[in-house]
Amino acid sequence: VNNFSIIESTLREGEQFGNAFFTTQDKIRIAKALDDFGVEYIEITSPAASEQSRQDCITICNLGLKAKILTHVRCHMDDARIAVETGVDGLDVVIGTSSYLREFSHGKDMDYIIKQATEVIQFIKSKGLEVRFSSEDSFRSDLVDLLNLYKTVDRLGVDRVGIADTVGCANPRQVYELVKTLRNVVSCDIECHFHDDTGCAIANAYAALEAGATHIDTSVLGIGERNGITPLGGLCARMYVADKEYVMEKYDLPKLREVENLVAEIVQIQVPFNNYITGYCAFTHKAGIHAKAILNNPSTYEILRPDDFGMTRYVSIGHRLTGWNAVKNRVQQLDLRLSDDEVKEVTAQIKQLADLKPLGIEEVDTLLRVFHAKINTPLM
Ligand code: HCA
Ligand code: CU
Repeated sequence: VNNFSIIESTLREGEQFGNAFFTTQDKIRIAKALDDFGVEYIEITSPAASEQSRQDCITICNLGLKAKILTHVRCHMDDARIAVETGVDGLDVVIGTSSYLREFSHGKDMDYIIKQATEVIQFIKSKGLEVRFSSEDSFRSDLVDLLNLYKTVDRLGVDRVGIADTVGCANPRQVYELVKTLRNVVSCDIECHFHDDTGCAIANAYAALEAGATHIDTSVLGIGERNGITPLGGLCARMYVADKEYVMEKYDLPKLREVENLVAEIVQIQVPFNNYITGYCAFTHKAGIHAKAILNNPSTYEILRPDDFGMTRYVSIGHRLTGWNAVKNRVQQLDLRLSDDEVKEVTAQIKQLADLKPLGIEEVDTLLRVFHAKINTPLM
């Protein structure tokens, strides 16, 4: 799995997040931050959504970013006509194919969908733009219908077909099987989009790539409709473990935290405590056994190297699970001189106090200094 591109959809799917309201300035800042980070594509809201959306789309296209700019439109000539005039590099076209959406949303049958898709795709291609065709709610669509549709649009020369788990119902094995099947049916690239309703969005993205998908949709912190989609940071963590060099070369990983803080501030949320890579305890080690090993060799309990993401490791020692090796490390950092037996003694004191309540690092440091001073004061 060492050849994939990110289609970053914070400015499209992310705008569908409950809390999101992006001003033009917000969109510019987010687009630039994503471009600095190094995503290959930035997907933005359809210019058909509103007049401001249309103007913002043009503004972002004019920023001269390295990333390709895509907009996301319904499979409809009215939308496509507006979109091709904005200066985007390509269009992500989508239509609902599941029986649910066909019946309760747009009410169209498969023949109609194919006819419509053909017209829209040919139109976009005639403008020399990149085109992706995707079926909303792919996992609840009829497989034969779906494959027929993809085969047709592949023949029409789309750059990519897309699979979307719109409702977040898919699991990694289903994803692997569907993408594998699709891989044998089309010759174009395959993009995948996963909602996270059941916590599978990153795993599904990974399974898709293993099965031959080439493009994954993400958003910063996963924001999107309902509880969102595959998060940019989480996907980077997963792919870093799969192929570190490739991921580090493509993306400026230490910029991740900046992008996340920016988006969190704009949509007024906190970065979750357990967030991939940047969560406040993502590199905190606590139990004595972990702390000892990590101080000897960080790889023992760290699959992600904090330095590679501009993060720092923290070994927590002010609690009842602490061990003397970790305390010894802190003693050395503070440049205090204690024998191992003395460190063991002061560790026992820390544990005793911490049985009542955890100590902050300042409290631990004071305790160590006082202990050290006492030992080094000659008796009268
Ligand atoms: C939505 C559309 C979409 C589109 C995904 C795609 C989805 O329901 O808002 O273009 O591949 O989840 O189906 O985000
Ligand atoms: Cu979506």
